[in-house]
Formats: sequence, C-alpha cells, structure tokens
Amino acid sequence: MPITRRGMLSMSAAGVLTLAYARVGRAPEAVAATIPGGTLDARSIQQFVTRLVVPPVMARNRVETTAEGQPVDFYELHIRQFNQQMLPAGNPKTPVWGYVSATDPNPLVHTPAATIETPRDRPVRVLWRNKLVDEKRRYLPHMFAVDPTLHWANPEQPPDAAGRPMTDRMPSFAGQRYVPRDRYTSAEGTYTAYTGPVPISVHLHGAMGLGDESDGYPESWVLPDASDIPDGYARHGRWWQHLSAKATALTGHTVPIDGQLAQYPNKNRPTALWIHDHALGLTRLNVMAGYTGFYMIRPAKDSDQPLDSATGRPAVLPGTGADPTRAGELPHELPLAIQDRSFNQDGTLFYPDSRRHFDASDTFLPASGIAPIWVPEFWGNAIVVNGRTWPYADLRARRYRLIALNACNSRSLSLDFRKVPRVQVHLIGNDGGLLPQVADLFASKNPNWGQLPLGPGERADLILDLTDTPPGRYVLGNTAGEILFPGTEGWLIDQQPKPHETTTGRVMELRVGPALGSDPTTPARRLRMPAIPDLPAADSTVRIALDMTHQREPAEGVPTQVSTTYLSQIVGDPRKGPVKVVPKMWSDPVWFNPQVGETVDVEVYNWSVVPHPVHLHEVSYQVVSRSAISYDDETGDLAIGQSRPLEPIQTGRKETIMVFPGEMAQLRATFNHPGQFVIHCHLLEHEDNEMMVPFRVGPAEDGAPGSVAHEVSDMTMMDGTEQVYDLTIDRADSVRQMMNQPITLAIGGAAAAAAGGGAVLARHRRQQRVQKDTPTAPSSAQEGLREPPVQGSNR
Ligand SMILES: [Cu+2]
Repeated sequence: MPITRRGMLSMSAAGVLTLAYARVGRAPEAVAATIPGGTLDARSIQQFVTRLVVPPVMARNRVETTAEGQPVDFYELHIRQFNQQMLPAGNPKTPVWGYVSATDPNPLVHTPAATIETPRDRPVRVLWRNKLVDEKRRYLPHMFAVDPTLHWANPEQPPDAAGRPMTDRMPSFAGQRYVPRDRYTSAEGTYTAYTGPVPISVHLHGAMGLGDESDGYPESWVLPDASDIPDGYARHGRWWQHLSAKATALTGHTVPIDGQLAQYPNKNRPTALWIHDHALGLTRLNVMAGYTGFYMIRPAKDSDQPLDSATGRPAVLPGTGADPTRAGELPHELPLAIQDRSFNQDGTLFYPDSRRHFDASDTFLPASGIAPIWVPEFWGNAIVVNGRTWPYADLRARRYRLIALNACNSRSLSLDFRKVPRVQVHLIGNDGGLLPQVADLFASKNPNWGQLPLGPGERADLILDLTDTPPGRYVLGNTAGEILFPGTEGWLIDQQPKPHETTTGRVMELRVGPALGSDPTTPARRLRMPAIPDLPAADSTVRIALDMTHQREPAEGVPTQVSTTYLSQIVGDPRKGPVKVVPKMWSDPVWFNPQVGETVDVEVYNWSVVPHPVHLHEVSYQVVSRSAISYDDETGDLAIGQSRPLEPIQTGRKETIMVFPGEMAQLRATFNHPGQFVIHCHLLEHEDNEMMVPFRVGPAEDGAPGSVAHEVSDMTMMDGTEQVYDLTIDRADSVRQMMNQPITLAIGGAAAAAAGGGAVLARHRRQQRVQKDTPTAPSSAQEGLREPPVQGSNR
C-alpha cells in the first residue's frame, strides 16, 4: 500500500524532512510515495503494451476567402467529453475532453485531436464550440473541483444594476467558511467548490501575429448552450462580446452563443503549435481534463528549409514528401504530447480536490490567504504520450523526426536517450522554429549528455537517428524530477531531484527493427539551417519579477505555505540604482503597453524558489541574455551578475522559456499587432492564481472592457502611483497587503514540500551560486534574499 502524500504530511516534521531529502534520489520508492495520486497505484500500470497513437490530419470543412482575397481554411471544432482508453486495454476507459470535427462524417474522437496542418502565411479559421453537455443537452459539471476563490471566470456572478457583467473576478467570501462539496449543506455561512457549467476559452499556444479576437483571451470564455444553465448565469466572459464583434468584422461570421471564432494568420516560422485551454482561473483543470492537440505550421518557401551542406540543395527531413511512410509503418515524423497524469481505479483522472493533498493547510480563505482547493503545483505519477500511458513505438533503424511537447501542468521533463545504443540525437528546432545551429545531444561538451531538459509549454524538434542502433527494445527515459532547480552550472540534470525510476522516469519504449531499404533523409550534422534575421535594437525595456507569496498558518508550528504566485512590475533600472517592486495582479489596469511596431526588451527576474516557464502571447522573442541576479528587498538593490550562455534550445526564437531562480532572462520582441494579450507562467497552477497579467499593444480600443479594478472602482491610490484598486475584492486586497510586507517567516521541511519538494536544496544552492557568481551583489545579499536562510534543515 503506497503512502499517500497526505499521509506523509500528517507525520512528524522529521518525517516531512525525510520526504524532502528523499527527493534527491536516495530512495526511489519513497519518492514515488510523495507524488500525489488517485486510487490507482501508478506502479501497477502495465507499461509498453499500447501502440503509440499518431494523430492524423484534421479534415478541414471548406475554403473561404479573407477580406483581402486570400484563401483561408475553415474548421468547426466541438469540445466534447468522451471516454478514451488511456490506460492499457483491460483497464476502465478514462473520461476526457477533446475537440472533434463537426463536419467530418467520420471524425477522430480522441485527445490529442487530429492535427491541423497549414503552410506558413496561409490563414486558418476555426469556429470553436463548447459542447460540454450530455445527450439531453444538460451541462456537464467539471470533472475536477473548481476553486471559487481564485480570480476566475466565475459565471455565477449576475450582472450589476447597470447591466455590467460581474464575471471574471475574485468573489468575496467574507464571513464564510470553506466546506468540501460532500459536506456542504447550506450557503448560509459556508461556501464550497463550483459545480456549474464549464467555461472554456481556446488558445493556440505559440500563434503569432494574430488579433486579440483570435487568441482565446482568458476573459472571453463561453459556456455550453445547455438547456439547464441556472438563471442569472453569465454565458460569456467580460471580453467575449467585444472580441466576438471583432471576429465577426474580420470573418463575416456570426459567432454562436457557445462559440469563439479565431482567424490564425500563421505568421510564425514553421513550427509545432499547441492548442489548449486558457479560461481564467480554470486553465489547469481544463488542460488536465484533456482537450489538446497539435497545430503544424509548415514551410512555404525555400528560405524556410534547411539545406544539405553536402549538396547545397534543400535537405530532406524525415516524414516530408521525399520520405513517404510505407503502409503499416509509423510515420517518420512523430509528434509527442507528453503529459503526467494520475488515475483512479475506475479509470477517471485524479486531480487534487483539496489543498490538503499538497500540504498541511486547513485554514482557508477568508480566514487565511490560502485557497481551499488550488494547489501550487501538480505532478501526476503516470506518463501519458499522445493520450496513452507509456506507449511503445515500432521504429526502424533509420532517422525519425520527434516533435516533443511538454504538455504537463507543472512537470519539467528531461528526455533521456542514453539507453538507446548507438543512437544519435540532434536538436534542430524549438517552439520558435528551426534553430540557427543544430545541437548534438551526445556532443562531449553537452553537460546534459544524451538528455534534453524541456519545461512545460516548450517544444523540441529532434532528429532521432537509429541508423546504427541494433534491433531491440529501448526505453526513452525522463531524468528530471517534478521541477527543475538550478545546479551549480545552470541547467545540470544530474544535480536535480530525480523522478521515480520505474514510473515517471520512463516516457515510452522505442522498439527498433531492421531498416527497410535506404533512408533518403539528410543526416542531422549536414543540416545548414536557414538564417534568422536580427530583431532591431529595443526601443524600451519592461522589467517583470516572478514571485510567490508565502503565508504562515495560524496553527502553531506549521511552516509557511504558498498563498499566491504573481508577476510584479519592477520600476527603475537596476543597472543605475535601487528599484521599486510594485506587485501586480490580474485585476490591475494594463501597465505593460508597447506601441504598435515597438521593440521591447522584457527582462524577467526570478527571485522565487522555483523555475517558471515564461510565455508571451502574440509574439515570438529572441533570448538576448541570461544572467545571475540577487535582490535585496530592503534596499531595492537588484544586482545583475555573471551572464550565462544560452542553452541550445534557447537560441533562435522562443515564446516559452524556463527562467531559473536567481536568474534574469532578457527577451526581445517586436509588437506589431494591436490588441490585448497575456504574459504568464506556464506552470498552469501558477497561471491560474495570478502569475499572469494582460499586456496591450497600442491604445485601448473603443468598447474594450478594460480591467476589473478600473471598471468597478477608481477610489483608491496605493504606493503613490496612479493605480486604482477595487477594495470590494477582499482577497486581492489581503494578498496585496502581504506582498507589501517583507517576508520574514521561517521556512522548514513542509514549506519545501509546499514549494515543490527539493526546495530546501534548491534554495541552499541558489544562495551559494548567487554569492559565487555575483561580484556586484551587495554585501547583504544573503539576508536580502526574499526567503531567509533555511532553518532546521538537515541539508
Ligand atoms: Cu510560475
């Protein structure tokens, strides 16, 4: 009987410290026991018995014409709930959400869905519709517990007297006490999880050059058109009306009540994009429930393609026209959506329905700043690839293109190819398209030899060369623990907490058979990559801090807990003097506001204890630099130390990058398209609890709803700034008060668990490194770090 995380945490403090210690890899079974899960023991799931599913191409409905006379492919896709054999045959099926073609007479009903394919610069229109209803058109409640205390879609809030939508805000729970759903009897004095119809908002992750009407803005969600939507419920987020009107003006289509209409211009360099949900405060749950898929932007011209340096002619990549698939064989290009999931014995997915699954909290909002259901991170204990647990792939001794997507909520991955004999693996692309230079994972200078770290939301385009690999069965492993931490030299996997050896340490099995004839594809070392034009020099700089608010439980002896994760605005130039940090929340008026055509350096500073994958919508960016930092929140001294070389996957263009603790990443982007978009952390739990802010390109548009705070109240000034805040939102206010106080709380073992396990170790290392690497750090750097030195730790 595995010990649950909850069980572990009800043990003594010494037991909890053992847990944090075990995560460094001394006791694999103990590590497995720390991963929260459902009632199905992940170790009992048979591995490598299910064939890898490769999603087919999505059938388009028709071709339309844009206002400019350009052909545009049209799709109508419905988000539905269905059962899928995620676990091996013989186990119960798993209820999941997926999107399904509404016009294909024989559609694929699967998640990941069929893949949308398009050449670069050819636009695509998709009418997305929320069909999360049963056969009688009654709404389906969420399969997971919806925390009502976050700043979230909140369709229960009826419009105010002036008819203004009151959705998309953090409700007040003053005078109420949280009660779990199964014990909830009365709205009198108590509150519980939301169980109404599910809001969704569909985002094409990585799409650039698009209008905000097409981006799946978190506040433009839709409910299903169910027959039993309770009276007074809003059908849409605050922004839906405005953005739908723009979509209608752009496409000529009326947007149905349960729909979002997007027109994707596909301006990207060719790459793999990811369709997933983005509804406010629900993204972690809606992505966990399943609807997901690939969207491939393909080369349209020769300059999009690599050349074969031996011939000077266009290279042949696996799976392209010159390299067709034989009947009965797997395609030579394999997209891999890798996700961690936990299951119950009845086949349902498990996701925590209580903060108690994460740590020892039992005093919740409004009595504390801690949400009752939200957890700061989630790690599943089983690995799912393209909708199947631990599949296998029948391959040949030849070259393949692997397009790996880390589609986990919080889990970092490090793909490990070292168990495949005589394999060669080259990284040729990332989320921003082909790299300027191919990187050999087995180069002797690669500190993560044979491995590829990949943060949530990132993609890796790899050439897997099995030409010399003898026939056999080999495990594609994962060497990253739940979350990555900086080693002494940056991203060193062998210094990280380890995954469980036989569960999360495995991704899939590669079954290699003999070659069938010759391989027409170009060896990766001969690829000469297309040039990437330089971005212009930056016109301005925006500075953002990644941070987490910790709070002490009122109970005696219980250490701090993560209350909120957030992005802050850094005012001032740290190279010239002390800075001021202004905490920002989703409800704040837009403060990141480039002009149309402006090139901006976005400097992202991470002084929290965990790395955050930072994702910018609408643009792809160039990572200009990474540097070690230290921050003293008493003096405001923000020291920028030694710069670090970019990882190969950080070269070229990016739209999601892992920013490590004690590090600043300088991201340069040109903002060419007006509208309102978001920047956020791609740990989905963080994104859902304030680690996301809107940015607007160009001036505010007529009819755009603005921010909640601006709309509701303009009576309060704080910090001497021109900001306005809504004091009726008590939680925002209490979080803000906390953010304005220096954090002086003790951090012990359970806090390490709360911050992601292994945090004790990470914090310790970071302090060492910041000291070592930061010659300009103030002498008080140690005390000035936002978290105090570890107390009572056995490290
Ligand atoms: Cu984060």
